[in-house]
Amino acid sequence: MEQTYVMVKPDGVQRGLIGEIISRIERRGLKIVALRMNVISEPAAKEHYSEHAARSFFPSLIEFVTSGPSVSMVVAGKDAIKVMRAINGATNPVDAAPGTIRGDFALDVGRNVVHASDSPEAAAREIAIHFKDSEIGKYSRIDEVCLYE
Ligand code: D4T
Repeated sequence: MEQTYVMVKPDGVQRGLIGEIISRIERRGLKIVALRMNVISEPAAKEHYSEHAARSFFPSLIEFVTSGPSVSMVVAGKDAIKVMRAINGATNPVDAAPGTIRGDFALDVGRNVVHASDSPEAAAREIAIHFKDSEIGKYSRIDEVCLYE
């Protein structure tokens, strides 16, 4: 089972989309193994988005992502990284397909509602930024016998 880091960004929280997003994750069959709402600290935000440190949008990205509460999750399942990226849709919501979270709820790349790790390396790095090992639950979903061959 692969794990990925998922965030409902401050715009998603303020727009009342937490339940909608969690519902899409759960109904797909993915398993939420850690979950927290908090205001991400500036150091954690800068570490999370360190690959973008030199980009012009970095200051506004950090200001936005620390501007209010967000919901952080560790999501597990078969090919969870690829499946979560598909559920979220293209980074720029203008390019996101209808049926994806961004394709259904967003218009602007700087207000794209959700985040999910884009590789196994990013997932491991991001999970370690936002969660301790002891905060990640271990359980089986009762429907895993039906979800998986
Ligand atoms: P996140 O990381 O939020 O899931 O987005 P992606 O993984 O899909 O996309 P990304 O790393 O390229 O961008 C990180 C973050 O920066 C914002 N952003 C991005 C922005 O405000 N302006 C821009 O021009 C770009 C490219 C949106 C997502």
